[in-house]
Amino acid sequence: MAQRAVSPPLSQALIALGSNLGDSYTILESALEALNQTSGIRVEARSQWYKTKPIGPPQPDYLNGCALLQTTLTPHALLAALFTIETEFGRERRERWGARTLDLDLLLFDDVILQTPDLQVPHPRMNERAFVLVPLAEIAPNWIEPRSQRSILELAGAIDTSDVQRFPTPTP
Ligand code: A4P
Ligand code: MG
Repeated sequence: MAQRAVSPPLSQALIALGSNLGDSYTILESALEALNQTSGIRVEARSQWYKTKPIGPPQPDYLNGCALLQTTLTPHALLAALFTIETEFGRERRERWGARTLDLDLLLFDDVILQTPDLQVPHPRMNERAFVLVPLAEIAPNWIEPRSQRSILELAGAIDTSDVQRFPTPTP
């Protein structure tokens, strides 16, 4: 019988990017390029960058943004790919919620709800965080967050977003 090529299923995932150490703008732009070059991942859309006030211990302001990915990877394989890129950009894990050169979080993966020790999807704190919801609303306003069954636009409308300011693209 003739062999038929079976392609792995395509999923859509949303990720958050953040940085508050080093040249954050260049780090974040390079991280998006590195993601797009990773086998099994394509960057479909990305938000603008936002300057945001830190949540957690005292530390510098962040640059934050979000990206929509198309991927053939499983959620765990995608998380591993995000960790690899974080490490490439010099991320060291020290204190929780502390300053970092690059943080890549998996926010949403299709309509999956996953509770494992090393990976929770949707990201457990995304619904309260303006630094996540403001950029996310730019690229996926109508995506339904599966735990609350509310759209990203609704979730973003329910919180204070005054600590999140558009970051103008630096001119070379
Ligand atoms: N983990 C579980 N689920 C996920 C997921 N969906 N995506 C685990 C990514 N990681 C996930 O993460 C800790 C562990 O979470 C990982 O080992 C992974 O297996 P981490 O990146 O090592 O540490 P973290 O980022 O400091 O912890 P956490 O809990 O992810 O922090 P948050 O809640 O993401 O907060 N303020 C502003 N303005 N902007 C920011 O970007 N970020 C944080 C980090 C705090 N304050 C901030 C910002
Ligand atoms: Mg993280």
